[in-house]
Amino acid sequence: MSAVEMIQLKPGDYKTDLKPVWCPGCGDYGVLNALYRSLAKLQIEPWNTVVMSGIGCSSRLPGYVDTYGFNSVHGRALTLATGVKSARPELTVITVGGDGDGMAIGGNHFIHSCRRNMDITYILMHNEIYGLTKGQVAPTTPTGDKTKSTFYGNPEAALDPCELAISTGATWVGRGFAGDMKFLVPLMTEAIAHHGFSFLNVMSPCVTFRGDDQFKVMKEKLQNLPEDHDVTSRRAAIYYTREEGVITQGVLYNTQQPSLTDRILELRELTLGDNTPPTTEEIFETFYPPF
Ligand SMILES: Cc1ncc(C[n+]2csc(CCOP(=O)(O)OP(=O)(O)O)c2C)c(N)n1
Ligand code: SF4
Ligand SMILES: [Mg+2]
Repeated sequence: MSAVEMIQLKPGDYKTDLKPVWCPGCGDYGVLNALYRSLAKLQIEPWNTVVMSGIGCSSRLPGYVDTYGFNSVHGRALTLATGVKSARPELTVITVGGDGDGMAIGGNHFIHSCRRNMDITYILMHNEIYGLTKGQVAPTTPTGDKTKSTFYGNPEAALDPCELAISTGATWVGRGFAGDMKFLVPLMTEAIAHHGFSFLNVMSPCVTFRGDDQFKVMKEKLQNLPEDHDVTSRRAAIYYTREEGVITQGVLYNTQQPSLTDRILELRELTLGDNTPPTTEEIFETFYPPF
């Protein structure tokens, strides 16, 4: 056994020296703590891991995790994560960020990440608001709610990130709450261990711009999935999205399919193997009308 194999990593080993600058009581502290514990449970090697984000309060998280990391551009975390995973499939790639980052400006990238089933874990910190820019409406803000940019109440319908993930091809989809660590840690651990695109929506209260009662409000809505829920059924999973007055937590959907990473590796084998690639003339001959 090598020295590296003998190290038992503890949650605290994943902490950096940076002190989080989130508001006291922000839900993102819970998400960060759950991540430390999940990484330790899986004994994830920090030197083989990248945590990536876009821009937002929640997107500060990579700075607090002692792995490789990148606090990138608003809405583009998944594009960069896709690039890293394509170039270095052996790395564990975890993407984190806010609901504005992931569902508004980054919504297009989210859909295609789900569709591609890249072997990445995406943890969304869902606070129903743009926190960093001081409380504007997000695509996840409930209809009718007042925000800094919807003074008379939000006139738009909210989207449900889990519904979007399930319907566009993510192979693992779950929902948890930053105020229920006992439930969140095993959920996050399962998401990270999943092979393929796993999407974990964590309800993570913004106590500054959604109200300091948000932990209580969300907790009262919390409900566990029934024990007989069929996680392999897309239809059954969708049933637990877009709920009103309820937040159902648990694994909504879980299926095994080859990831894009597997397919890329297969293609690499083909190009590096004995297969002679077609000549330019042979490719041109397949065009119509012929040159
Ligand atoms: C291209 C671009 N557009 C807009 C912004 C401004 N901006 C920064 S963070 C943010 C939204 C943050 O909300 P969210 O992603 O939900 O994260 P939270 O702060 O709530 O955790 C916006 C609009 C930006 N930085 N870059
Ligand atoms: S503004 Fe909201 S989301 Fe941002 S750190 Fe404060 S409580 Fe958290
Ligand atoms: Mg937000």
